Amino acid sequence: MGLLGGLLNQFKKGLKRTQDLVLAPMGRLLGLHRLDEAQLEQLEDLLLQADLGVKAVDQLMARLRTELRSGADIDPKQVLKEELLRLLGQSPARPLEAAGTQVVLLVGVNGVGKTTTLGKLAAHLKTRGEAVLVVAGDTFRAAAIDQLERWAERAGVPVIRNQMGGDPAAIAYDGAASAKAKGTPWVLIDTAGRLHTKDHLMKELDKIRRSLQKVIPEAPHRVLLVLDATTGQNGLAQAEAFARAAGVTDLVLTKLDGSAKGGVVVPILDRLKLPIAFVGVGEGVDDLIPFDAEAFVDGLLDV
Ligand SMILES: Nc1nc2c(ncn2[C@@H]2O[C@H](COP(=O)(O)OP(=O)(O)OP(=O)(O)O)[C@@H](O)[C@H]2O)c(=O)[nH]1
Ligand SMILES: [Mg+2]
Repeated sequence: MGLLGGLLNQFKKGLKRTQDLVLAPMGRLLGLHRLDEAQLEQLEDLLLQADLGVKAVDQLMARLRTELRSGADIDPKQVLKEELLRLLGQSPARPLEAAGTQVVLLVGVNGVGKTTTLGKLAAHLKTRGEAVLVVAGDTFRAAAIDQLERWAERAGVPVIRNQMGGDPAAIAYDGAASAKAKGTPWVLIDTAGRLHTKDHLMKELDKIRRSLQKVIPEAPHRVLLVLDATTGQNGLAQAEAFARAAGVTDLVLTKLDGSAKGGVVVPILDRLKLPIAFVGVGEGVDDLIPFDAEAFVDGLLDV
């Protein structure tokens, strides 16, 4: 199986709930070469339920209607595929590539999957043969440090931690300094969940950033905003505000497997204008996949 074939299967796994609970009736519609108004409306409803967002769905339906008016037979699946790829092509993902010591900060609201994503990412980079240092920057909860240590152990990478209640900026500084001294290519920093409206907690992220920059002026090289796909479009305004406040460079969309709103990828990319670097499709170590627009669209339309 080629790389894209493997990715397609992983996206299919991630989109299974969206398929089963929402998009299943779409299969019949996509196989038709002519659609009447009732069928068009049914298709529109399904796409909206899958959380593709009004703007994208309007564009998709407009294109389908134009094609139908031409009088010739159409291939609805192909039309949707082309339009979706055009919509998703605006923010292409930038793969993680080692260059000196790269510092990656994971941020987001509570419980979205930051620590889990960090664990999967550490394992992924380690499997690539690249050394990783994990920093336990969530010092609020003892359980958070233990959880991170379990992931690091599984990945076979070292963790740097301080006492619970310690200063996350201090531990981030130590992590960056240690990685720089040893030439470790990756520093992954976990942070406590926070709301973008909590001023003192957003200032804490600024402080982490300033500490890192004392060691490596360009750090953090990536700030990954972790978003929970089960929230769907409801979380978009919050995500946008968070992204702006925290200098986010890339998005990670977790729990796609647990969401019936997998189409939310489309309005997320459109609204936030940031690339989705990774998608989480389960709780296992291999359940983090690099986002690929083509595999995503094929997975979505594979009904
Ligand atoms: N099904 C599924 N579950 C996930 C995924 N990513 C994370 N989870 C689960 O979501 C729950 C929360 O994950 P954490 O990684 O602890 O989330 P967090 O953002 O670090 O949480 P806080 O540190 O409390 O803010 C855990 O039960 C994870 O196993 C995913 O892609 N799919
Ligand atoms: Mg956590």
